[in-house]
Amino acid sequence: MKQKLEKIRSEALSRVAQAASLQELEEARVVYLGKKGELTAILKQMGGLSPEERPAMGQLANEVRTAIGDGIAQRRQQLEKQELESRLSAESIDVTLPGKDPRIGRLHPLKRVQDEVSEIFLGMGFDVVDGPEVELDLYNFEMLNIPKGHPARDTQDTFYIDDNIVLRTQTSPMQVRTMLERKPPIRIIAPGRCYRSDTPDATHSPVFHQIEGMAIDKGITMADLKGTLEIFAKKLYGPDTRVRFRPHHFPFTEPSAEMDGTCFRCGGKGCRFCKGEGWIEILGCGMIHPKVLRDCGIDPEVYSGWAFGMGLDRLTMFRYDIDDIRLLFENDLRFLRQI
Ligand code: 2NM
Repeated sequence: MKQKLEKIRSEALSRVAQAASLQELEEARVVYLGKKGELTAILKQMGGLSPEERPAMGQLANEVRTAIGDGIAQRRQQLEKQELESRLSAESIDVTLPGKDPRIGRLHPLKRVQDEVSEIFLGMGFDVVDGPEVELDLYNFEMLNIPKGHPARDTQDTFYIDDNIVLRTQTSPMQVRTMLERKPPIRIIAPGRCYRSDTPDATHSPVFHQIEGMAIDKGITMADLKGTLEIFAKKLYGPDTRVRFRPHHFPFTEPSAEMDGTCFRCGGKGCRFCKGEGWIEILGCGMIHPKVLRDCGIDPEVYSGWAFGMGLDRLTMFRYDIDDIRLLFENDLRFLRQI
């Protein structure tokens, strides 16, 4: 038995020393120390020994088990270190390689201009409202003092869903909805997408964008309109911008005007951009027609208000020097990435 134990010890230790991987080492452990292993088999035979032999054999068997266990632990440490080192060298990263540029998105130029305009009005105490692009004819036309038979309602210009429903041709139905829902004082802007049945070319698109706004309270006058819109123009185009108001006509405002700003290219001297005028049209505006106020549940004897409407597409084209409106709607990334 003593010889057997010595043989197991030397065989086990040499096999452990030769184990080339953690898996081989584990296999060796099972063969020698496992429940069905060689050492266990010997220990089971101890019962057959004489009482004089047993202590010495027991001690030897323990020594052998400890020696094999220590050998395995030592070899495991070596193998783990080796495996770590070979993994580290296989997976090493060359930190001097140039990084990969992450492709991050950006806001569409229209959205950026819309946000810029919204911020200016938010700073003056206006709320932003949003609403449906598919609108009642009632809100898009009728309640804005654009009665049946008015040329703007022609099916040539307006997309009709059915007799009573249209794709909104302006965002003013949001003003109507707001007047119906809230009590003055009201200060809102309504940015959003609008539709008109236009044939696309460099300056026309059946889909376009607007920001409209209004302020209603007791004692609101044309002076409030002019002061607010002048401040807006200076914030948008720079502090040296001057504005002028020309008389105009809209069915939903009386009086009505168009506001021009001094050309942001030449400052008013006249250039190719403003066609020698020195002025560029910015928006339409006016005092909300008393009939519109009354139809929307606001007493025109008590309250008055002003409103404006502005195209965002043209403004965006000025801002980024874009010469064809269709570029804003084609979603060609080669174009959009340049902005
Ligand atoms: C414009 C020009 C002038 C306008 C009027 C209203 C309402 F609903 F309050 F009457 N909303 N928007 C308005 C006034 C729009 O667009 C060129």
